[in-house]
Amino acid sequence: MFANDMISLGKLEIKRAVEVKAGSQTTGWHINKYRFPKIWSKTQGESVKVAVIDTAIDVNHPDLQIHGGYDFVNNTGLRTDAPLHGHGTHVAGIIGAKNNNLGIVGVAPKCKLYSLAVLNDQGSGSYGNIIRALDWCIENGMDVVNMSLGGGGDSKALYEAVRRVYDAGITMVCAAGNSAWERGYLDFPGTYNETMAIAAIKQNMQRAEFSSIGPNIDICAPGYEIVSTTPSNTYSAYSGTSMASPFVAGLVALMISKHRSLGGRTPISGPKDVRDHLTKVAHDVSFDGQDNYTGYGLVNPLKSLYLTDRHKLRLHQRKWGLEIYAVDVKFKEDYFFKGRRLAKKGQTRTLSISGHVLRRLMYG
Ligand SMILES: [Ca+2]
Ligand SMILES: [Ca+2]
Repeated sequence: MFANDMISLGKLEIKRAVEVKAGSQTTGWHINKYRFPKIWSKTQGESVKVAVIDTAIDVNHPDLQIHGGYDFVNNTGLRTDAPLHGHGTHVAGIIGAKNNNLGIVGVAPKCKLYSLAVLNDQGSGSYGNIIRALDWCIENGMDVVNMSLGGGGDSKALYEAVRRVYDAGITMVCAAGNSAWERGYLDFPGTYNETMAIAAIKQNMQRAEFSSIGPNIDICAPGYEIVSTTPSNTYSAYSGTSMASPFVAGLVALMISKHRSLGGRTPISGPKDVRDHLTKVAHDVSFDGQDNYTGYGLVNPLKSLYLTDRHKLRLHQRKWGLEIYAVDVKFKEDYFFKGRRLAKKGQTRTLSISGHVLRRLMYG
């Protein structure tokens, strides 16, 4: 248990150095499990600003591009020397390591990463540092905030800062914590309703044993044996809900990028919509419905990116109590069904789709 105003990193169950092949990029199981190349053909998180509130990121790691930040531990600008603690650098790589011929790749390889150091090289800090970092996120127009950290005590000042960020339309993603059964509640600020709390799963899609249990878990994501960037041009495998949270933060960056590419006309216009969408498309596991182990279920990256431009839809007719919408679809190639060509390349056809299916596409 931490002192009331202290934050710390959840203890990591496994941590080991990993050699990566020179001149080639490897993709971790958390990337291979989902259809990221298909998603990346649509968006790689372009221009979305993601703040990593953590230990300092190694800004000189060749697989990362850091666009700015601040060191709230030493009260200087962006920290530029290699930090002794690898946590923040690892988290940053999971979100947005570059898609190149080097090392590993992040979930949103073209998002803009910002390093907000609130934890020292031993991995501890204060709520005061987090609060200042959260206000920095508002002042500097961040879109997503990742907090793979937490404290055991509630704080009015911390809650008020979280509320300010939420009201500014910024999505906050937090680690649920690695306390397993030790406590019946989650760490702060992950337990607040204004943040998302992410539990960890392993390669077999089962909950990792260390993942904290509590009523405010939203969804679960890969957080076991995740290979990512660590300081001084190294790579390491870490396990923890600290690794599950940045997976979701990267996914949120992809969602926001897609939303913007559709002129801001999809249903996700703020943190509440982002969370509703992610929880609705999650694949329910363990106990029926939302539960204290896995929240609403397994993260579903592909479905999370099914975001439709509302303006391209029009109510076509009502039939047998169903709403039928018309959607104009432009075909990228000839489309055949049972040997018959239904559409030519470049042709626009109007398809009918029921409101039920549409809502599944838009909200899952
Ligand atoms: Ca890379
Ligand atoms: Ca469930």
